[in-house]
Amino acid sequence: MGMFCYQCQETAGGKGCTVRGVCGKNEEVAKLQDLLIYTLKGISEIVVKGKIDISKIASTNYEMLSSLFMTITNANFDDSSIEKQIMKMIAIRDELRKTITTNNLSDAAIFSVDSRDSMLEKASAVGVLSTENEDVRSLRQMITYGLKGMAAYAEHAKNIGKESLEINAFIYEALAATLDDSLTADDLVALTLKTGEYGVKVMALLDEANTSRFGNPEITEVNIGVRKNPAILISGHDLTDLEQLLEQTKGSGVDVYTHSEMLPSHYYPAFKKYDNFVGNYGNAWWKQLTEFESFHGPILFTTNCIVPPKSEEVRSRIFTTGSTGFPECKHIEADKNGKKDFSTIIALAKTLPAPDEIETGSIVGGFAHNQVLALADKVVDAVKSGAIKKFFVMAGCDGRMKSREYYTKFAEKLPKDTVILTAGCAKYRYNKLGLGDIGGIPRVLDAGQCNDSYSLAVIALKLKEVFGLDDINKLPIEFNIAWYEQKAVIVLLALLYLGVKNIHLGPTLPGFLSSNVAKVLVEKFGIAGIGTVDDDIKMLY
Ligand code: SF4
Ligand code: SF3
Repeated sequence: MGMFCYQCQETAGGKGCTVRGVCGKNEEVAKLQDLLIYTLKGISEIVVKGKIDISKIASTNYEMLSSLFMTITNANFDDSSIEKQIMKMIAIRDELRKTITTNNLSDAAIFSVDSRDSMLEKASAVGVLSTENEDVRSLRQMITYGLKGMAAYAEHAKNIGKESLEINAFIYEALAATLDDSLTADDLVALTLKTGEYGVKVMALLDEANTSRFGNPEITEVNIGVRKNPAILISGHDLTDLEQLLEQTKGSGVDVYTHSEMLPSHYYPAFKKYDNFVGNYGNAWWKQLTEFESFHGPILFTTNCIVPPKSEEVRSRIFTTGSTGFPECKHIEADKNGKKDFSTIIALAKTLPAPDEIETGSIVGGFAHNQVLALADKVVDAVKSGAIKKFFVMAGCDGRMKSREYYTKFAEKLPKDTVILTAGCAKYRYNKLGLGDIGGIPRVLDAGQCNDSYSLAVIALKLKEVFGLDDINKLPIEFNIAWYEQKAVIVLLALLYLGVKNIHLGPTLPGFLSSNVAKVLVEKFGIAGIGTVDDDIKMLY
């Protein structure tokens, strides 16, 4: 059997990538990722059935997060690092199995492989399509994808020293449940919602980790032009990697620019003290093929989204760290204290030209919950006076599909008495349009990265309280969300758990939803796709 993957929005034909991923993932990598996930399920079964005290297996808890993270869309294309991780996780699994008494374990907890070929053969039998019932498969995968997003956020929090055993325990519980053939579709729907509940918890944990370490995001103007110094571009979501890079580059004559989802790091007080932290270069992830050419300096990926580079020259400037990887790109490992040595990247930067300027000016962001709540009186007055008629949550991801032009047009055409609340790389579709402000409140309020969608939920809940409403859906807020990868899945499940109804999800509904599961989402939560810009504005405004 060839590969099968339908975890992201760009999946081939909206149904599944079967020959090669639209993302560039080849069959071998896809299969190794399937086997890695299967191994994690086996570990989870051992932990759950063996009632293992997870406070005593800290490194396993962390490796579970890293492994899940490696399989997120556009995070890791490096077959050898995934193979290594499979072997590591199998060794962990076999040690754990020795510590429990039950023998009632499934194949995932006991299988063995001894070569790349045997891994690929095994993977063919345990991938997505190994669950025959379409609805059960759909629910199992939706849960698994939500867990991947959850793991990414939990790993970021852990890198800052915050963890929650409750969240780790849920990941084991839910992964083990995806192996359990006795669970009905209803059981799995309940587990899907519980995944959303833990999605809220993990985003709250990461918010707490980020703000306690780096301060509360504040209104910030971010330069999008360039200076004349050699420079490093940092992409992805991990703020501890950024902190270490800034510490190691300060005073070196090398500038640092953010790319894509790293843009919101400029909003944190802790990073404002670095003189060489210059601005943001470029746009959302999918434009990197051209933008990396003109950047000239080294690029450090801390997380997704990597687009396979087309030229040797660009490839020679790409470095990966954490859960990311790309064949032949240098990977920077952390030492046992989490310290990373970026000196090779800094040395390379010094030999390369400064970036070409591709745009000038600035963009404004920093509207996470603390900052917006500090402006709450102003916002509430604007709503009461009718100056703001509606808020549109347009958080989520960007992607390369042409149909995503919808979001730019939607933002442009929204009436002037509306405010867009955003987070994630979806913002690049409209954050440079100059949509103006309403009495000093910008019409695009950027809370931060995709995980900062949590901030938008906090803001909505606060407004609900201020306006004395009993239901979040009575607020003048509409949700028109763009998704791409699995972090968006956990954000969506979190919103559903919080009771948000009638979310519009686009540019297409997930290929992993079977028609029955899609029906449940429509009937229970009013989830809908998108239509034309004009029709949708008419309907939602
Ligand atoms: Fe296809 Fe998306 Fe899977 Fe890549 S991650 S193989 S594009 S479904
Ligand atoms: Fe973007 Fe990849 Fe999802 Fe974090 S960077 S939102 S797509």
